[in-house]
Order: sequence, then C-alpha cells, then structure tokens
Amino acid sequence: MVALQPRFPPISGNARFDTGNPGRARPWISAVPNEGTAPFSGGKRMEESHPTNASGAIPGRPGSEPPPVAEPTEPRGPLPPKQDQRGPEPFTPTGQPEDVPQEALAQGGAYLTTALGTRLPDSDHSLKAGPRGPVLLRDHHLREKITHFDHERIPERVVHARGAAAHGIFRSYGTAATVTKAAFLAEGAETPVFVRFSTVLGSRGSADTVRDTRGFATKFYTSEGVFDLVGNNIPVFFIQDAIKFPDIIHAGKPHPDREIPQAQSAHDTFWDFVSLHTEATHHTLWNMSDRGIPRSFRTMEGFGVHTFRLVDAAGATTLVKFHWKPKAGVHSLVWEEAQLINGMDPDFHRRDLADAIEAGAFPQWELGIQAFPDTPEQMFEGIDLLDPTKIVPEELAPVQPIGLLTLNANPSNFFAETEQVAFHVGHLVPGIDVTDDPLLAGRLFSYLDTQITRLGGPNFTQLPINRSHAVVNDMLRDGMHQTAVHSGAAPYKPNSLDGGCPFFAGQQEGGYVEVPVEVASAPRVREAPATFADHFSQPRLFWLSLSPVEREHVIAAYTFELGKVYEQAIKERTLQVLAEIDPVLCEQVAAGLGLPAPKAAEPLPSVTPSPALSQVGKVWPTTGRIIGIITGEGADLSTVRSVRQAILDGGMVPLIIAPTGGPLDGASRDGVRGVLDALTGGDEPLVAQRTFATARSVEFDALLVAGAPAPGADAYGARDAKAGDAGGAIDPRVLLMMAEAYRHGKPIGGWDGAMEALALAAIPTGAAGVLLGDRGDEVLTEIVRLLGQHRVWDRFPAAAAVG
Ligand code: HDE
Repeated sequence: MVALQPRFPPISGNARFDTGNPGRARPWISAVPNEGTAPFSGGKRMEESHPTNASGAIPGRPGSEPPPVAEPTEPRGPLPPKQDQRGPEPFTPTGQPEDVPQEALAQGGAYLTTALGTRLPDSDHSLKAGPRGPVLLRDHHLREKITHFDHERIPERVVHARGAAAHGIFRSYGTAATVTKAAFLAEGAETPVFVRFSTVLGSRGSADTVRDTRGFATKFYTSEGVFDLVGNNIPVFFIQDAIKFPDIIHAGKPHPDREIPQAQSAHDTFWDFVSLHTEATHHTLWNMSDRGIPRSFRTMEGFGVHTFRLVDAAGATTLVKFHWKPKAGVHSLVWEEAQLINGMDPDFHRRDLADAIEAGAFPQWELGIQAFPDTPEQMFEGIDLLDPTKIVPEELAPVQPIGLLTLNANPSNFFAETEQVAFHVGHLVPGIDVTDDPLLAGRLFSYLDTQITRLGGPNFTQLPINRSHAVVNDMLRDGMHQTAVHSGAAPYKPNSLDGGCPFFAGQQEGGYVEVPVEVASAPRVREAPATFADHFSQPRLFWLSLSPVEREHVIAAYTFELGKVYEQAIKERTLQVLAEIDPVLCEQVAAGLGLPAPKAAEPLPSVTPSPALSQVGKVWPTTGRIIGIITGEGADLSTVRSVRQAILDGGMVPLIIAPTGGPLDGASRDGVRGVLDALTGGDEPLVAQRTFATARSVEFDALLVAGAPAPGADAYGARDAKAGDAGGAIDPRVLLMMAEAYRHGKPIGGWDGAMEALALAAIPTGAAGVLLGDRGDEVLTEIVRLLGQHRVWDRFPAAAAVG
C-alpha cells in the first residue's frame, strides 16, 4: 500500500480559470447559497454549514412562483429558475467563459415567437380557410411547431438510459498531490462537476428502485480539461474483457421476442448467461445483496472499478482504485419496499436527489483512493489489479480521502443537461492514466463511439453541458451541429499560414504525455491470464463479510429471481454456482426453489472476511431523511407544529399526512386570514403534504403518529380500495402505513392516542424501534437516534442457519 502524505503545497498554475480571460467573477462555483440572496452568489461553504430547509419549505413545487388560479394576461418575461437550479455554466464551444448571465442561455422575452424570433399572435389554431374549412399548407407556424416536435427525441443510452443528475463542486484536500500532478487534485483546488446516477438495464422511462447496478458518473470541469470518472455503485464487473459486454447486456435486457421483463435481471436469459459465465458470479452476488436496491443515490458508494495509474510531476507512477464514500452512509431499501415504490413512485431516486438539493440537504461524498506500488506484475497481496472482477479489501489497503464532492444545484433542464451529458473514460487530464485492464480498453473505444449516434455527430463536446472549461484548440473541424466559429486558414500541422498555431504542449506546458510503460514481449493471443480464472474466492469473501440479516436478503433475492426463471436447467446450474460460494447459501436458495442442493465441485477457498463490506452496525447523519407525521381530526396541532419544526431544525424533511389536503384546521387557503392567525398564533398555517389516499409508507424513513386518526371521509373501498371497509376507530390507510413501516424496519413513534393505532395495526408496543411517549419532542429524539442506524435492524431476527 502507498501511504499519502497529509498535506502538500498547492501546485502552482492551478488557478481554475487560467484561460487567458482573468479577473472575471464566476459566482456559480460557490458551494452554498447565501441566505437571503440569489443562489450561488458566494458566501460560506456548504461543507461547513448545512442551511438545510432553513425556510421550512417542502421541496418539490414545480415553479419558482406559485401560479394564480386564473390564466395570466399581463405580458412579462420568463420566470427565473428555482433557487435550487442552475444550468450549464456559460462557456463557449471552445472552452472560454462567456460574459452572459445563465438566463441568456434560456428563452427570453414576454411574447411567443417562432424559432427565429418572429412574434406570434396564436398557437392554438391552425390557419384555415374559414373556421370549418381545410388547413392551409402555407401555415408556417403549424409546420415549424409540428416538425420540431416530430424530432424531439434522441436515442436513449444503450445502457444506463435511466438517470438523474446534479451540479456540484469538488474540493481537493491535496492529499493526492504526492502521487499525481493533476491540478484539480492539488490542495484547495475547487472544480465544478456534473454527476449523473443511473440504472443499467432499464429504458429511459423505467422505475428507479429496480434491482440493478447503479451508474455513478462524474464530470470534472478542470482547468486542464475535462476528466470523467465513469463508475458504478458496485466495485466489480460481470466480465473481465470488453468483448463480452454485448453478451452480458443482451442477456440482461428484456427478451428480444416480447420485450419483457423491463429493467430487471429476474428472467431466464440473464441467469442463463451468468450461470454459464462464472466470472460474473462476484458482481451478481453484489446485485443480489442490498447494494442492488439503494435507498437513495445519496446513500450509495461509488467505485471506479478499474485500476488507474496516477503520475506525479517527476514521472513516478502509482496504481490506484477510486472510491466515493457517501457522507450519509451506505443505505438500502428492503425488497418489498423497492417493489412497492416501483408502483407508488417510479421516480423515487430522481425525486429524492432533487428534493434533497432543493431543501438544502446537499449530498456529499468523499473521494478516496486505494494506492498500490506500480510493480511490473500489477498484483497486490495476490490480487490481480487488472482483473475488474476483484476488489482489494479495505483492510489490506485503506481508502485514503483526497477530496470532497458536494452536489448543490439541480439542473434547470433535464434534456439539455442530464440527457445530453456525454461521459467518456478517455476524457483524461495530465496526472491520470489508464492501465491494461482489458475491460477498460474496450470502454476507451465505446464511450466516444456511442455519443456519435446518440447525440447526432462528432460535435457533442460542444453541447453546453459537455463544454470544456479549459481553452480548446483542437483542429477538429465542421461536422453536424458545429457551433464554434473557427478562424484561420490552416487547421493542420505543421502550418505557417496561421503562424504555426496551435503548438504542441510538452510536460512543461501541461501536455498529456502518456506514461512510457514497458510492454512485455508476448505472442498475440485471444486468451485471459491465469490469474483471471479464480471466480469464487471473492464471492465467498463478500458473502462471509455480510451480517446475518444481509445474508438473509441475499438468499431471498436469489430465491426470488430464480423463482421467476422458467427453465429448471438454469436454476440447477445456478445452484451449482452457489455451492461453490457457500453451502448455506446454496441450501437455503435450493429449499426456496424446491430443488436439491448440489455439493461444491471444488474445496471452498479459504478467505478472510472484510467487515468494511457490511452496511449494518454503523451510525450516520440523518440530514435529508424524511419523516412522515400522521395526524387527523382532534390532534394537538401545537405538538405537530413543534415536532415539525424540530425535524426541520435537524436538517430533515417533515411531511404531514392528513385525511385531506389543505390547512390542518380546515380553513380554506385563501380563507379568512384572521381566523388562521387566531388558530395558529400568527404562524404559517400547517398544511398537509400528503393525504391518507396519496401517502404510502415507502415514502418515509420513519413515521410519527400524532394521536388516533379517525377514518377520513373517503375511507371506503369504492373510493380508495386500500381503505377497504373502514369499520374501526382508526383510518385503515393509517394502519396499513404503520404495518408496512413496521415490516420494513422503520422507526415508529407516537403520542396521545397512538397506542390504540399500534394495537389495531398489530404492532407490539414493546417491539424494537416502536416508541410511545407523552411528549412529541422526546419521541422524536429517539426516532432520530434510530434513523442514524438507517433501519431498526433488531426487528429482523436472522434465521439461525445463516448466522
Ligand atoms: Fe459503461 N457504457 N461500458 N460501464 N457506463 C455506457 O456510454 C461500456 C462499464 C457506465 O451517465 C455507454 O454514454 C462498455 C463499467 C456508466 O451517461 C457505453 C463496457 C462501468 C454509464 C458503455 C462498459 C460502466 C455507462 C452507454 C465494457 C463501471 C452511464 C451510453 C467494456 C466502472 C454514463 C454512454 C452516463 C454508459 C459502454 C462497462 C459505467 C455504450 C463497452 C465496468 C456509469 O459507451
């Protein structure tokens, strides 16, 4: 392991915008909105202070101003973006700052126009020969509107089509400066970033909480060019050689005849492939673990997967693996929760990310590296560093923090930013080089290639979200959608007509000079190295590193997925693979499938577990977690109000769930202000964010029950089937929410009549994580403590067999 020095002098010349256009204020790079001023206008750093939800506003409203009931008729300019949003920073297609405000990149003016600015009087009626007559071909506005609409879609990504993204800032600690000359990793360097999270298998419109690997792709707009770290939330991959990528993806995607199932691996072709191709075993096991169903993008780790090569100013090299560590900890859903969410809120992860940022609970990750000596063998403690199906346990090589990522702004336009962002593992900067990992080699080709179809030509780098923040002089010319206006007569080298420009940059001038690595002399073969043949020792290591409850989840996941497979041969083959990992895993899954458990063909490898791989048993900050407060007629509103405020003060999001929408006291929103003031002591009225009809437990990390909510007026099956027959004293939808939250290991608290609700929901009052109290604030304190552990793990007694 290579240890990093704690502090280093900053690399000179790392001024972020050393672009020949100095002195211009770039307010958008600040990490935190200043209270009371426009966002991104400087002020204290996010990392130092979380003004979470200081306004008490619940995130998610669609616009920056509430609309009036009647259609507005007074002409006015476009509304500003919401406080949590911003667009790509204004740079020219050739990487030079534009002196225009962000709004100038959006539409302007108060009046509707054609694409070229001619004002229009009407957009609701085609031009016709009389009101009932034929539409006239000369209607230029109709043709432009429909033609543009006809071409609004672009091909979705062939993998990772479903995603969500955010802007942010990366602040380097400088600890990596001993091993890399990359300017953005020098001490104190601040670099704007754009991060896109994704699922792999599903189409653009598929659900967020499917069981799948998640993408974690980061674009660093550094002063030396763009660096893309295109990683996943799982540290290993299914295949060791890029040439197998179409195979694993064809197997994982829906069946080609019926195009089902969408966005999931629980089907025959996936299991057919991974049971025959056993190098996929490690990644598959991670997918079957809780890592395959993250609670939030904010609670995922990220991994660069491959080993990269860092190089310092003197040319010395170090092999590294990149890790993103979420400040909120690693946290997952339970499977039933994930399935319910797929129906209740297919945008769950996307919404969670945007809402957290809007509420000021800015997600943060530390970037870290595991560092290894760059030896000719490229092995570490017997692990082949070029094999992307292997991890290096953190106990052998600790993850050393090198910087902090803070996501602090939502995109202002999904298509322009999240959809058009184009990552490429070949977007590298001086100080970071690749290794001979054969999976990485194929990716270096693929990411450039795919953008040409997806984004319609070779100039995708000029789309605003993809633009470099370092000056570009590339001699690449023309092509579809060229938006730069190049000058000069000689886009070739050598030239004399343009004065010889552009010139080559050597090491001294910050040129990207490939590390002159020795290439071993060897015959040309289509073969894998012998070290790639071990497919089972690390799956066993992972299995043995999990806590009993996590192992139960793995067993359940394999049993569920294989239970959806039609062909018995595929199930039997997979059981044989499981036997090579662990007999208990194999026997338990076999029992669920009703099949005999085979014995391992080879002796089980002896491995040392890595406790760092387990998600259970740690304590994390609760910032941005969502607490539902169930209330109803007769509830003590002053307690609800103070608990709600305490949740906001703690940086979390309170959502009030009531029998109907609107203010809790029943007065109309536009109603008599004086009455509300009298009821609320002049405070803002308490407004319900969810009703018993719209809420479901899966939205919340914890539930508080303020009293004993009586059945709402709509609590009958014909109106809301989940209300069933509301014969009892408590609304059945409240009981359903409580029972689900209990099953899913979520903290539940209550006061006043909540005891009655617990009894009717068949929840034992003394059960782990169930709290009744006289005072809402005391109950809340304990609930928040439990939330810090992510889930009430004691509520899941593990089967003795796996413990
Ligand atoms: Fe990708 N991958 N990949 N991949 N990948 C793409 O690029 C590919 C692999 C990853 O948010 C595509 O722009 C090959 C590993 C992420 O836009 C495509 C191989 C890892 C994203 C592509 C791999 C990833 C992609 C599709 C095997 C984790 C989404 C659209 C050699 C380290 C990026 C696109 C975003 C996207 C190819 C394997 C991560 C087709 C050939 C390993 C996060 O180029």
